[in-house]
Amino acid sequence: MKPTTALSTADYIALEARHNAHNYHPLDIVVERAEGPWMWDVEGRKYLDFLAAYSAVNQGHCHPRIVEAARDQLGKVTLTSRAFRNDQLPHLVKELCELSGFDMCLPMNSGAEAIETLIKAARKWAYEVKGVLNNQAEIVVCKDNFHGRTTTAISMSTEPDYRKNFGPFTPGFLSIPYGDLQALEDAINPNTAAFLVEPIQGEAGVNIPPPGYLAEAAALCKKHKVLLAVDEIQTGLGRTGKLFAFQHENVTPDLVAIGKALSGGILPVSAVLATRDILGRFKPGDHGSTFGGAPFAARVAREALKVLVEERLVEKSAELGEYFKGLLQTIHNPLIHEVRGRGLFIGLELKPQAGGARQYCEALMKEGLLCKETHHHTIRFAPPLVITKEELDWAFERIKKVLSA
Ligand code: IF1
Repeated sequence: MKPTTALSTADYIALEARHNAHNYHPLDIVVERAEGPWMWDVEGRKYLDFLAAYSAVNQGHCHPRIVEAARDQLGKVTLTSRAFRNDQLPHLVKELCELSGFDMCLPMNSGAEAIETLIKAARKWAYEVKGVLNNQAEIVVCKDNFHGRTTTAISMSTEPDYRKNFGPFTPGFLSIPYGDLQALEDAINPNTAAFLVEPIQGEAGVNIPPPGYLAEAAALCKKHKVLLAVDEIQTGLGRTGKLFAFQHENVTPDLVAIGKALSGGILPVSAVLATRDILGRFKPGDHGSTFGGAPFAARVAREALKVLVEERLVEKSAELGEYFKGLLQTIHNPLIHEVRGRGLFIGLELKPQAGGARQYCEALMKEGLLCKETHHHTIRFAPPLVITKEELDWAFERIKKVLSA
């Protein structure tokens, strides 16, 4: 029996409501433990996690190998600051560059920090290599983008809710419609440093661009001496059935931002990957952070990448994603507008007359499935990549029941 002092779900919710800023509207489930794709709440109820912390636990919750690496490093050294060197970062940067094919990386912590770093690297290149006049550098971004919550990241955003009462904004960004190559060519000018784009827009509702979009964009960037920068913080590291989502097309960006699953969900670890003529321009003192490249983060990230490769999670995402998308497409409900996705990054968009996706996420929670709506009408299905076919079948039965009701 639980001790009588155990708090109930309602107790936890009340406690949080009193002392935590209400910057989210979470489902009323209080998680106490998680393992693989499963979560247990404080009442002992079990749920299948179909959000994977927005793709930060592609390797599954508390993956034993990553936890063991973390435990081992905790007994050695966690943080030296970059004023000194450590024995984990050199291995991580080598392994990350070998895996990704990029020359160099710059390790940071949150995804937003990686985006901020990417913006600084692109601007620095524009002034020092392209010859853009000081403080005139521009970066083209896409409408409905999501690149983080910092004031510069929301300066790129077109979502009023993310920007309201947070101005003034960072200048130097132009936004164009996602998927529109003519708009990209029209936006590029002699001051353009880079085009920053998500290969699939996650928060916008798992928006997949027209076939060939990224390759055409890359050609336009090359023609006008503009860097192609890709935000793979959510779509990267196996989520879409490729190591990087940009690999669904024959394109090699100049800069890539990664994060989330880079640590398997143990702690925030992010990085910018780029060619040497971009990241090689950073000189001591140009940029940094207290925890970026720390031995604890580096050790955890090394193991998270090893698990991704050795457990073939990229291939599993591709195979199981196709399988699951096929199942979802057998649900006949006139309220379903479209099922779309790549790998285990799937969005089921409902028609407006369905009244929004939130109510379906709440109904799914009652069936033991945890999903998150995105942009009001789309249910995002993005479980940890360690999920099995049987667990997908289990989930599908419940989704079919809720969406057929
Ligand atoms: C929230 C979703 C939102 C990201 C991409 C950068 C970042 C993210 C493509 C910043 C982070 C998270 C943030 C979290 C909810 C979630 C999210 F898209 F994943 F669903 F918000 F849009 N680029 N996405 O997806 O990385 O600084 O968070 O490590 O802010 O509500 P971060």
